[in-house]
Amino acid sequence: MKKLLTFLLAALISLGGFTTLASAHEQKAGDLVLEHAWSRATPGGAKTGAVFVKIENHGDTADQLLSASSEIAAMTEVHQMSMENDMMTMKPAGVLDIPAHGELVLKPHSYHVMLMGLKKPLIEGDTFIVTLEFAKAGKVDLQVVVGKVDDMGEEH
Ligand SMILES: [Cu+2]
Repeated sequence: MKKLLTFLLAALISLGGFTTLASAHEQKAGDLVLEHAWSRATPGGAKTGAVFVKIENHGDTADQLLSASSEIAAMTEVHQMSMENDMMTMKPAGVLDIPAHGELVLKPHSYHVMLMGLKKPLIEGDTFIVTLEFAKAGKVDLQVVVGKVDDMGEEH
């Protein structure tokens, strides 16, 4: 029995290691799985950027996205984009719920992490860190991959 347990444990550890290697696209924090954090390259010295990510909650209790921060921009905020009087507007999203066994998706034309006052351009293929703070899972350093200028995320 003890042998079997040891074997299972070893298998689990190696499996976990493999998963991490196979998909740098996926990060875990407590019950949360953060999938494919990405941004777009900033053309011609644009000073703003946006970060998108899918956050899955595999736990039995809800969590909340409280805030975002980064070193790469003067100001980092979680935003909500919406249509108001036929105009695209965006505003601070406030606290966002991630239901138990549910998900919160940050995607173009919807929720996003807004980077304002970028200190350097975002270049395709580069990665940078955005820190997300959750009510339950705490702070998570999200590794963001910079995609193409016109990336809409469909191909991922
Ligand atoms: Cu925004």
